[in-house]
Amino acid sequence: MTIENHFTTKFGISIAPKSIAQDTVKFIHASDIHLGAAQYQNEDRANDFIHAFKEILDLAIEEHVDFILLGGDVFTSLEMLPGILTKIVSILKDFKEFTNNNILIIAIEGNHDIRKFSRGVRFERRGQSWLKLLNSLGVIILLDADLNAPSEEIFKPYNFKTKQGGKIQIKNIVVYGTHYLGENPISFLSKVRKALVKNNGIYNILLQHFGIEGQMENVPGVNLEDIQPLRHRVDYLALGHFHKQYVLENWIYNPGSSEAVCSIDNSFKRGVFLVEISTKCEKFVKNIKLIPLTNRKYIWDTIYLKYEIRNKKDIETIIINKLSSSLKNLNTDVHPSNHQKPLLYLILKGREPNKSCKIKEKDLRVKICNTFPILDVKVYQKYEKSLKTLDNYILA
Ligand SMILES: [Mn+2]
Repeated sequence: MTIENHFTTKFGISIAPKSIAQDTVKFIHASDIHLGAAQYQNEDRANDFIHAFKEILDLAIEEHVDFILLGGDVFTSLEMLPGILTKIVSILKDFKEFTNNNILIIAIEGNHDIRKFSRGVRFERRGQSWLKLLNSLGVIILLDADLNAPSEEIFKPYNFKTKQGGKIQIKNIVVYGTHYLGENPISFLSKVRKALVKNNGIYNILLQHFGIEGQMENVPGVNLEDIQPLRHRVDYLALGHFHKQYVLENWIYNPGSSEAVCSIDNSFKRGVFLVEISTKCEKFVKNIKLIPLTNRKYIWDTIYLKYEIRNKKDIETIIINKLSSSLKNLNTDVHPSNHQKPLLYLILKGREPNKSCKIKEKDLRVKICNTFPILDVKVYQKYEKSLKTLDNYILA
């Protein structure tokens, strides 16, 4: 039995044509794909992240790009179910074969790529990641620098035999990249800056996994002033880390996460950048399109519990009844793999139910999923714990 190549099935040709434009370079900048997210709870939801990745690869073929940049957090953790990894490797092999290896996928490690999903044990960095495996299989280019080396040896050209290196040239573009440099990367970045070479006629991209302070509320980041020295040697700073999209000063780009990794991601502008760099009169002209990706549909619903419920059955009945009216228009005929089948984010507010009938989110989830045509539900219990009734005040 032969398994069809995903891309041949989709595009119906045996090998994608190569980009022939000489004075133009086209690439996709994506980040924070978080492959492997949701894999333990819901297989269809886990597939959403793989689907977003496939969509990026499809776009690369449709747009005849020269390469794809992945700004870290390609995987969500080091823990990976074999089935998920098998799918990812198979897609990447299909892509390499279909594009005749003409569209390189260039990645760096983000904090999640080197993070073990926390189970109370702090995982020491031992230099392991799934990206290293994909790099050794020859299906991606993993860039990393040796920051302890003298300046001129920090970024070695990527060697396809040893599969190591910190920079790679494609046409007149040089991409430099390092692994995640931690929460305070400034001292490392000054080493990085000294090691970057600015040559005439060469467009420099630096691939990094950090956020810029102020772009996300209450999330620490690097001060914009502190990275200004990089600007003299970097034409395009390709970032990942923050799941919210932003563009700063016409040289700093962060595309945001490909799928919503947590519910708040849904409120951010996100997607990928499709970038074209052309040379006109010895100057670089940059053209950037923001491309949103197809994400899973989602619904927010809030249920307000007016009084303290003392009977477990009552809670379930109230929740199911309320949802019956708000979800009544949902199509019952949608397959779970279809993105139109929504995720439900349910907030419970008001009076906290009595201790004797505490809501078990697992049980409630099963009940709701069995009753309504949704893919999954996440319950948030946000009660007004110290809410006092008028009676409390009078008695006090
Ligand atoms: Mn991330």
